[in-house]
Amino acid sequence: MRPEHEALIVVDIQNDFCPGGLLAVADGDAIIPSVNALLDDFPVRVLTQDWHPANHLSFAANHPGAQPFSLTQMPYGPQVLWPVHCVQGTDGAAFHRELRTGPADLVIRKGFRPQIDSYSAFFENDHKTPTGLEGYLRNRGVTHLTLVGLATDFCVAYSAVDAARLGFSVTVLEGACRAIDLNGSLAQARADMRAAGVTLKD
Ligand code: VGL
Ligand code: ZN
Repeated sequence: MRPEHEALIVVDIQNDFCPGGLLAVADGDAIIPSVNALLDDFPVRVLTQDWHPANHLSFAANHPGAQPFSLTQMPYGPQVLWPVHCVQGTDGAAFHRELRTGPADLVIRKGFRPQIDSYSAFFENDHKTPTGLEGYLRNRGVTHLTLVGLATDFCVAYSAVDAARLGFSVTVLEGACRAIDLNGSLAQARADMRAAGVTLKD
């Protein structure tokens, strides 16, 4: 068991990000056995859950004429328009049934405001609106974070960069992550994480 100040953050291991889901990440479910094993090593365990209303503005379907995976401008900056995914209460938004959710101390939901997306577990995509996770971790005396999950180049990377900027010591276990890799997004995300001081490990 790791010391009391270490938390494991398990990002978005939900049906829609796994094979057969609406925004499937290649081999997304392949990480589940390693993540399940890691849950036993950490005294603080947090799961994140992408949790969108059906009218969410990150969905291409809510922008007439727009194609999934195209880019648009939002008041807070550029935004990829995604296929509909992780709609609140649907089976696609549920955690993958093989993920051991029992050991989790906290489930943090994100992306529930219709007008703004939230890749990071710490801030929405305006980089200002907090989710509350920082306060939870600090209250529990956590200083070191290990991140795993889906997708490496979006929710994992955004969470890792924000956490490092907030002053946490951050490691991403890439072997327990899988990427979407849209137009070079994985290479960009790895560079951004390294620049923010995140440690990338296998
Ligand atoms: C994610 C795209 C849209 C993720 C969530 O979990 O990485 N990616 N919503
Ligand atoms: Zn989403």
